[in-house]
Amino acid sequence: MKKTSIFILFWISPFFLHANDGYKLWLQYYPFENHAIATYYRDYLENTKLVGESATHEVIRNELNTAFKGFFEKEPASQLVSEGDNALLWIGKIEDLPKDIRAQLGNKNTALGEEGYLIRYIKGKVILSANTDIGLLYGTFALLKKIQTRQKLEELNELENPRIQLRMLNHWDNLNRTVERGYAGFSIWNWHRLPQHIDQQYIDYARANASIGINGTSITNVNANALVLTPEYLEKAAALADAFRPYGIKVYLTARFNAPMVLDNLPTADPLDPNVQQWWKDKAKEIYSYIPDFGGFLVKADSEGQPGPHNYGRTQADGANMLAEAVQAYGGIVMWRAFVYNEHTPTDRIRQAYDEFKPLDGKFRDNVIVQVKNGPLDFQPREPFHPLFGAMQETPLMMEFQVTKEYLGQDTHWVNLASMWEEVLQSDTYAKGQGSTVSKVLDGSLHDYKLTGIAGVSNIGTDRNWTGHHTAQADWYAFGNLAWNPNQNIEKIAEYWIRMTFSNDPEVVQTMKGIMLNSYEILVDYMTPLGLHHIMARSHHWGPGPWVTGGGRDDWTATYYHKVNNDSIGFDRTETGSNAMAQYAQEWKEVWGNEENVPMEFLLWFHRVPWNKKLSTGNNLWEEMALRYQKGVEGARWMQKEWSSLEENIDPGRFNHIASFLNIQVNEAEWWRDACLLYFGQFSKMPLPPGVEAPKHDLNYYLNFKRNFVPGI
Ligand code: GCW
Repeated sequence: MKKTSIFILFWISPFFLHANDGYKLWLQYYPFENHAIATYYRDYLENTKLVGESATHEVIRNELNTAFKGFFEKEPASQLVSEGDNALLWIGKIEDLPKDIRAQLGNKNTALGEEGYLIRYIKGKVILSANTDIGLLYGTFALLKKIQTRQKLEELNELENPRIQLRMLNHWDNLNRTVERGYAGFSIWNWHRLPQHIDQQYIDYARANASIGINGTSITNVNANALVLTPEYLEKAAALADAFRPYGIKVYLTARFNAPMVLDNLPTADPLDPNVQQWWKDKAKEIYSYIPDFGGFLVKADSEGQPGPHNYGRTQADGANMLAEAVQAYGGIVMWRAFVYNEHTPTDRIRQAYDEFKPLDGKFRDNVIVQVKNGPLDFQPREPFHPLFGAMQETPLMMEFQVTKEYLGQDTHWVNLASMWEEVLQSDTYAKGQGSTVSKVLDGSLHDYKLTGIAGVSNIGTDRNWTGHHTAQADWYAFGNLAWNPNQNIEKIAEYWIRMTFSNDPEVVQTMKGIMLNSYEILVDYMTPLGLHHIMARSHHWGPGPWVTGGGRDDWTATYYHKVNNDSIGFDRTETGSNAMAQYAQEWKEVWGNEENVPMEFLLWFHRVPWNKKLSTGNNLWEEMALRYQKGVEGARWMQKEWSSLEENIDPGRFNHIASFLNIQVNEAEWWRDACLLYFGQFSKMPLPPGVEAPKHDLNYYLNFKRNFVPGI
């Protein structure tokens, strides 16, 4: 068979352009675009030998069948498993492979870890192997991805291990099926029908997650309801755990810190009280009787009204360690969130987590990992990396990214979150000199952490396409990829996602990739340019609200953060201000500390700057701000135009859906620009510079613009 030329054949066949509702995510397995390519892969897929038996093998077999049906639009013969030993594709654990096949792998498998896999092309055969069933499943998805993205099998020679142990989704799903900060419908967990009914969506959820290496899911909101720890719900959670197990996904639960009081009327939840400690030990025992491989607890304590150790004058370590002790005997862990802050603490909100946790470094039990948001505030469109990442050498830290777009326009804006995540992951903490990137903190290589992890707050709901915006599937996909290896190239990730989800058509790939890679800067420009932050509307955080002030909590207003007046705008976080900057390495103080050379994207994050200050661009601050808002709007229009050029190349269902959301995005980009410039313009008192369009309405219109029942609260 001639194996190279077929890949350069011109794209000819738009036969995949039938209705597509997006449910299949990146596991579309749509038909090959021409006969030659189909034949090339069919040789392997029809001559596959899957060696061994287990529940996970069953999953692998099903996935191969599903893929086959999609690729070739027909049922595979004999379940894809070649009878003879002349198979071209071998899939089996190292220990299960026949001797001669194993021998061909030589000693090239020594670096293979627990969850890793290898795929090699050796003398006309493809051999996919691993040490564990789950490794095999990951390898199967990797191989299918190669086929979906039309890679040549002759070139296969890869050994992959995940760089991070815990690769988690965090669902902020409530037991009543609303989803906090969820914009894609209701929770996919249908508690009422569980445990009897295992919906196909749970299985497809597990498949999708396994395909990107996710191995844990915390299924309930961190603003936790203690009820989930009762038998009524444990039985249901156990049913989900059973469904996910063959896919290598463990279930975790959120623990409400005062559960002993809520559920069993204990007089206290003090972590140093022996009765409280015993309560949690008994609870752990009970949970493990339902879910033998229960992953452990995720905890939000002492934050935004959640109970915690502070209520008893105890530290975060006291709280975490008590829970950790309860699950330790069973191999469980505790993910303790660092998102701890308080409106009564007088210091700058963004300083508080560091101030609280840094002194506790080294004081946590071995099975605790502290979960830190990417930035010190709260999932803003752009924040510098969280200073704790440079500060905890003795305590494992894991990352919490927000895959759902709470502060990023919610589900109707197309923004490639991987761009933001890469910026954070590749930031240098300088904790151990140059090159001490956040990604090295997370993968444990910098401080030799024994536990490593990364979590993404899920954007999944009951919407048919899972994520509301079709393109938000890319964020889920990219999150899994970066969790597996935080140094992965995000351009490649985007490209693979496009190819698997939409098409291998070069025009589609190029155009969509272009939109995706530019989308983040565009969004930052029309929402929060120059380091502005927390200027969204109150509570639901949808749309602009730079005027938000007063109310119960100052640290939930916009004015707390931008402090605008007629003279200046911005938050001074240098020595002359809150000195939050002191929480970073000296190298950063030099970059960020000086108003003259701070990168423009963090100007107002760290500095208070007069409106008429001349910037390096030649514009004064007001002009620069206005021009950036305008640029953001133009960027959104550009995205819209680029997308419209693909009308012929994308199935109408998804094309129109995305086009319609892009209309919303453009309108909302204009809304952001107009509202923010009208509001801030009252203080700068300068006219809009040339090139910035006049606002559509007056400020009053925007101040009074209200919408009821915005989702996600
Ligand atoms: O971003 C804020 C959200 C809250 C969320 C909180 C947190 C789950 O507005 O809805 O609560 O962060 O991360 O705990």
